[in-house]
Amino acid sequence: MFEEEQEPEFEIFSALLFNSLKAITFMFFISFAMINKPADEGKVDPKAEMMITVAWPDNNPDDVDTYVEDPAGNIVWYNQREGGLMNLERDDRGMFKDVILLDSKEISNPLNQEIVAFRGLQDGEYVVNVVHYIANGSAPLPVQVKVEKLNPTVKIIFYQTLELKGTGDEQTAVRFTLKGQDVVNVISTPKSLVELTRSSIGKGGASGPNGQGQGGPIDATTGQVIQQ
Ligand SMILES: [Ca+2]
Ligand SMILES: [Ca+2]
Repeated sequence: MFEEEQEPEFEIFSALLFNSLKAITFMFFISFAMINKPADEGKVDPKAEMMITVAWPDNNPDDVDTYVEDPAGNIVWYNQREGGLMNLERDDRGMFKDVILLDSKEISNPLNQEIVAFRGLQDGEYVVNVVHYIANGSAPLPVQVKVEKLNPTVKIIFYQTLELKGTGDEQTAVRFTLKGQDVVNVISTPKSLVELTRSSIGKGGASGPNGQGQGGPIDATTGQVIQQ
């Protein structure tokens, strides 16, 4: 009799427990799938020492480019993604080719972000520039620039939002000097990196006489220079 009274309660409890477990397992798999789905083409070295992240608003069709110069004079940019110990993870071109595969269907990826990772540190000055490669609107574009030193702990060296003012606008976000583990002399005195890289190569294999920014209008859907 005693046992008969206890049993239904126990059953309800175990059913509840079982259902909660099922829900937790389900949520675990869902979150796991969400973490893995938006796979990107680029890879950031897990042993990166430093990371520079340039981001502009989601779904904005503008193409912003990141240029970083190291103390040895190497410059990474969309056409030279590796230089010295630096690596530009990918050239984000606004909405152009920004698709991710979800259940074998292409959906557009709203993210606008470029990352430069350093796999080692070199003493001397680094320069971080952002360039408005294609502007589609007339309003200034807010571009967030973040510089982090990752080891032994994450340290934000620079974090600011700049306003790019139209096609061809190049701005120096930050310049900083590494001295061993120390970061000194964080300034923003302008230095053009675009002119140092000009070798008449445009995007998508197209070449213009004056290179990027002056090579004529670019079709935002194809990324090619429009022939006139
Ligand atoms: Ca870009
Ligand atoms: Ca994008």
